[in-house]
Amino acid sequence: MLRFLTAGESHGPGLTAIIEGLPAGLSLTEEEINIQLRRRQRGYGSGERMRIERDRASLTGGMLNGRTTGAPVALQIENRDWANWRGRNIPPMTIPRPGHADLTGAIKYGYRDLRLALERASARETAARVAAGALCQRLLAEFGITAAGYVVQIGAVQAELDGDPDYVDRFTRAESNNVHCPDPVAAEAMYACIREAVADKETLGGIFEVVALGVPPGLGSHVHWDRRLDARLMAAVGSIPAIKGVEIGPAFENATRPGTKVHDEIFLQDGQLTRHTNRAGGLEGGITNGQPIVVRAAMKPIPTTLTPLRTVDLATGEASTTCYERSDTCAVPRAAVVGEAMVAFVLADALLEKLGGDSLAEMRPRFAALRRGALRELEMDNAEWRF
Ligand code: EPS
Repeated sequence: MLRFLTAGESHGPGLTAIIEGLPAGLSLTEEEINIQLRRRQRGYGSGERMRIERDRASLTGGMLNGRTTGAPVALQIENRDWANWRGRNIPPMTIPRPGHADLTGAIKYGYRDLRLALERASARETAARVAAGALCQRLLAEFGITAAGYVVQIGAVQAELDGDPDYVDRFTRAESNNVHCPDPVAAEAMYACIREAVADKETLGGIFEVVALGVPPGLGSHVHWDRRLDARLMAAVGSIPAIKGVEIGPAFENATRPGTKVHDEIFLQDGQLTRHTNRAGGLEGGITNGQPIVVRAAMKPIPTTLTPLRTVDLATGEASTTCYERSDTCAVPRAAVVGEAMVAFVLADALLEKLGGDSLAEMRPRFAALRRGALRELEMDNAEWRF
């Protein structure tokens, strides 16, 4: 229903995103997108590049009078660093960094210089995703749905979070610091850990969580593999550069427990089917169950390290070590904002799939008519049957 494309290189003129399938009638401004771009940029642990960029989106298609028309929405973000690269003689790059797309990109595409891989593999591209995600967030907001993220771990520093979470409070607390961590004590330790990594000429990974609130039950489907919403969320979040693991709810911890200590028991309260726990992370059978959707992602440490790693110079065939120009020390705070965008995209797509409609006006009554897990909506035949 909804799709988006991005184009652009890290040190080229800029990034482009085209989002197709948004309904007509959605109001949005460049400033709403820019707020999200600024949130991404301020992540602590970034390198010198982030001091150069001031990401801002220009809407260049699909909007008239401040509202979507149903046509593809196009937007552009300038790379300010382009001014420093334009017309410059760029030295050859023949020594691949372990963990980066340098070598795999060259093997696949036959590049004769490794920069051709890094230019597009660079996480610079995620600025365009955040802009596209901001449009999806605007659509979700029309239906009272939000997707927000926060960092729960950087290196070995883990946030201590309450068992019974007030997510809105978590989101607010995470916004108050530049590591996007809702636990203020852990946030301080995360700053220290990043500073230590800089001193040690190291890089760091970590874990972030994205939580979607207000999502109605019934999005996604159990009937086919590529309609399962948990699979779609995992693929979308797993597509963010450097993400190597994604789980729904505490999935890996659930795997260590017996079934009776995992599954969220069902209760009836004032005619409404309800749960007291959410270890399923809001999804059962690939379908949303009305609980908060919790997606957790593990990011590997940045592969550009000031401490050299052993590799091979592809020009000479000699054993070599990696070279360093500049890089981030830790991109987990930035990735949490990208995670929000990817989750918002998948949920907006699933919502459109459920509701259909070419305009917001068509979607609204359909949203209001959705089943919400009240017992009276679920009439049972209560009779035997046969295949
Ligand atoms: C990146 C390397 C750094 C990051 C970049 C991702 O850029 P540069 O090579 O210009 O120093 O700053 O991230 C961004 C530019 C961004 O906007 O997030 C990489 O190799 O992935």
